[in-house]
Amino acid sequence: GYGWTDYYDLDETNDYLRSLAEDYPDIVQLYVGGSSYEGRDILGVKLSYKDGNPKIFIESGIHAREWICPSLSTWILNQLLTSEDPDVRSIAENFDWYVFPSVNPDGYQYSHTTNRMWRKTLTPGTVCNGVDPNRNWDDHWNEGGASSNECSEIYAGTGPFSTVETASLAETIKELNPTVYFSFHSYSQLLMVPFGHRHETADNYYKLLEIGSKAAHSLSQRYGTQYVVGSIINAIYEATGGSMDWAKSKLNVPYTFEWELRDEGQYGFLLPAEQIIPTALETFDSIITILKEVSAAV
Ligand code: 0X9
Ligand code: ZN
Repeated sequence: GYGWTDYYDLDETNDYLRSLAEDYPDIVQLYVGGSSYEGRDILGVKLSYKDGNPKIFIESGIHAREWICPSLSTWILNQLLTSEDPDVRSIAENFDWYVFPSVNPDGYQYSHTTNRMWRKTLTPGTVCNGVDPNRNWDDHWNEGGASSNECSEIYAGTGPFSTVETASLAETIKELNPTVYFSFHSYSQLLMVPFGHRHETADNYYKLLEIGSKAAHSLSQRYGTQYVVGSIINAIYEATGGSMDWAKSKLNVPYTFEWELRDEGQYGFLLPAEQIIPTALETFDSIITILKEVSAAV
């Protein structure tokens, strides 16, 4: 069955979500967040213990080859449902969680069957296929750190939301109007806040940095894993048309964080499966810290 000592493909991941909805019918519901070029659902779950909680949206696996992300997302769901730790119980029960382990389902499946290093969607082009789904959102689209060349790994697409994955997922996020937006990527050990655009600064930039620094400190306490905290442009590079920038600038989501998970390049995208659980444990420590801060503020 499904677990966290190995990586699993799209069907196995979605079957795990279905099993949660069956095993916890009062708490977990399947939630279709959008659709893909090849007609797959972007499948996720809503996990909720009571009405009226602030919402957390988890966007994971937008880049196909970043396999640690779907595994982390399902690990988090399992913790929220089974942990008896009071800190975990508190965040599990006082937020509504909308968790989408693999928001680029065609690409993820392709990375399992055909090309382990696939990053983009499978949206057809004339010469090369695939749009970078983290360059296709309607915020400063294709203004830097993105490409108009369809063969590029950072191809922005033919226009904002030109590919159905981002367009449909954005509609879902808009309807939900979350208080917290988390995005999971790998690799580089960074905890980032908006923006990836040169001339923009988040309205609550210093608050986000302060929370992010506390979170990175918590993360480091378990195994000593070091994260750099900063805005996208400062911590990594210029990148426009990204999902978190859209969530912050267009939806005004107050609390927005994006992780570049383990490692620093030793294995890179090919992070060994033995590192799934340690990565998940330390990352969850940072999430708990962020959500304690959010709980105190909202
Ligand atoms: O290039 C990216 O999309 C991200 N790095 S990755 O190696 N995972 O591909 C970082 C992008 C920064 N994030 C946003 N612009 N939202
Ligand atoms: Zn990525």
